[in-house]
Amino acid sequence: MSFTLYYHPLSSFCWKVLIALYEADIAFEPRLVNLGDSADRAAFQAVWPLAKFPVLRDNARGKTIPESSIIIDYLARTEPRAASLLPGDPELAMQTRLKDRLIDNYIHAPFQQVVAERLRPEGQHDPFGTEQARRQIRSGYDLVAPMIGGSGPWAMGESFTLADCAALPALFYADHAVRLSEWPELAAYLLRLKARPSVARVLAEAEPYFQYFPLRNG
Ligand SMILES: N[C@@H](CCC(=O)N[C@@H](CS)C(=O)NCC(=O)O)C(=O)O
Repeated sequence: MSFTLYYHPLSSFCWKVLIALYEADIAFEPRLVNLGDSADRAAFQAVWPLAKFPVLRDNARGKTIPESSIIIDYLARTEPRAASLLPGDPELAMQTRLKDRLIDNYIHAPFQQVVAERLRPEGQHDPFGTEQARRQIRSGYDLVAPMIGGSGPWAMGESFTLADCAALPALFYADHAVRLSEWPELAAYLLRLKARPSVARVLAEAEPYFQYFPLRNG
């Protein structure tokens, strides 16, 4: 198999890449990493010292590619079936990358802070930092909402791109930290994303692991 994906089915950033792989129908060997197992973590650290997934190994070209956005960028450049994930026009490609960055930095990352707070041990909680993270998510929603749905169903209009791969995990999970109900255009966009076959497949594969999601009950 040409590609190996180091991942976990519950990991939001892995969803970004799984959606891209399923969109383009690219075969890969899924390598589920259990970071709680010291041997598995050490083996993964030998591949990528930060031990953060997703990481894609391109076995044919002997390359190891970390970071979800970079992996999708790489696939769009090297795999013809993934080319549409990043527009060929440089200006549109920049707009796509910008939306990906805004979604990751101002919705997805602060959502991770809210989850991290839930996992902190007694006496180590940070309610102020967590409220700041929730405020950041609201600002992220305000920023991204007007960018969606103007010229088509997806973040860049008619074409499903990197920005949509980023949006699904960010909105799906952040909705558990700050409800999307005040942003109806984002809520409708999330519904469209969930109906996309690549996304539905990712969600179905993650289903058995949802019991381990710390914010599953709000
Ligand atoms: N910027 C990275 C973020 C990756 C990331 O934070 N991955 C999380 C899972 S969603 C992870 O590996 N967490 C394990 C840890 O931090 O120990 C990307 O886009 O791939």
